[in-house]
Amino acid sequence: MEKKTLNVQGMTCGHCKMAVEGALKKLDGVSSAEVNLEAANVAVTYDESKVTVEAMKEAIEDQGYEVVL
Ligand SMILES: [Cu+2]
Repeated sequence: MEKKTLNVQGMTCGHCKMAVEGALKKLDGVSSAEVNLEAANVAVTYDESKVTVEAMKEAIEDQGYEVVL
């Protein structure tokens, strides 16, 4: 398992937190996703043989938020 923190712009409330966490957890290989609204990031634990950072970035952007790598 790999851990990574992605910086995400545009998250403002609990709904944003749920949207981003939900989108990430739907991806095969992501075992946990925890948004920190104050820090504007999401900590993800994932299996790097199943899911790429690029796929996670796209899942977040599909929800309308910007990922800053
Ligand atoms: Cu929101």
